Amino acid sequence: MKTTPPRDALDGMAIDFGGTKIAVARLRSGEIVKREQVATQPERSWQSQLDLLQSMLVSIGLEENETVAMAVTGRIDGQGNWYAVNSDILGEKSVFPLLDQMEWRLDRSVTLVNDARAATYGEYCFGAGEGADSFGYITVSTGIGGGFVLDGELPRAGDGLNGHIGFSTSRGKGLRCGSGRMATIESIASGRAIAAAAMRIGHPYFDARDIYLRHLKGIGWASTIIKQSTGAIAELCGNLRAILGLDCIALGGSIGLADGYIDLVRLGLADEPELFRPLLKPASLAQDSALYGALALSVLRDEAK
Ligand code: ADP
Ligand code: BMX
Repeated sequence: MKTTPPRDALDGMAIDFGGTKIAVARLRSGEIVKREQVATQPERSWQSQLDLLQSMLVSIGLEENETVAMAVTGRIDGQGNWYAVNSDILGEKSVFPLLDQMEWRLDRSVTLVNDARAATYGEYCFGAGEGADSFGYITVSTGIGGGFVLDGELPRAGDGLNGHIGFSTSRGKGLRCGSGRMATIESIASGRAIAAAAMRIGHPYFDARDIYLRHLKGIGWASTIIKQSTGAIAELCGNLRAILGLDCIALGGSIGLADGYIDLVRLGLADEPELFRPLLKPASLAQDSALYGALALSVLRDEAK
């Protein structure tokens, strides 16, 4: 996989199905020409989610035989089966043959990939990771996801768990997350964790976005929660540097890209010895990293087939 596809080879439909939002885009010669986004309704069954995806694709003009690539939150095994790692994120908790069902409905072969893995590859090919030797990506969003490219390769493990860095643990005060693991980074730093932390101290009506806005307004309790999140992400960056030797990490997701979040992570990293501080950059494809990455992987045709 050392050669990355040229950006203008990206033609087709890309889907990014996350825990909070679903984006569908049409790309022509490497540029997004149409894009639609809706809020995820996590409680819907997979069949109902697929009805929605199909109607979104049709509404932006899906053509016969057009390439379709889908990035999705959750683990994808080598046969294209979907599993929740954090079983609290979507209502569906059991294994689902997502690739098979997408291909049957759309009557074509489809590329299916974990969302953070797709975003990693998108940033590596066309964004903050262009030209990097050892590059990583972290999304701070509904959950915490990620991936890495080492010496031009996006490594793949048979059961699709690799890159699920949100389920590594932290020295911070974490709880048990929906993966069943204790004190995970996801249980401290993610959007769901930020909202849950606010709820525990008597603010049950806010999502992470509301809490972030309060942090920006200087409200103490909100800043404390946000700093727990940025501290855990800084720790994760140091760990990724130690384990994989990453030189450069891009931060994405709506929380990772929120005003000032990356600066607080950099502040946390300043407490690490210099050797353990990778260069930290915002994801330059912003909300579209996974859309570009999924289509780029479809050009290579080596994902879950
Ligand atoms: P997904 O998880 O579906 O990929 P996002 O990357 O948008 O979606 O992440 C969703 C999380 O980001 C939610 O917890 C939401 O409250 C939070 N969020 C959305 N917009 C902002 C913002 N401007 N600032 C901070 N947090 C945000
Ligand atoms: C969770 C996990 C990952 C995903 C990451 C980011 C599930 C359902 N999801 O760690 O597979 O990559 O969240 O997803 O187990 P997002 O929706 O927050 O972007």
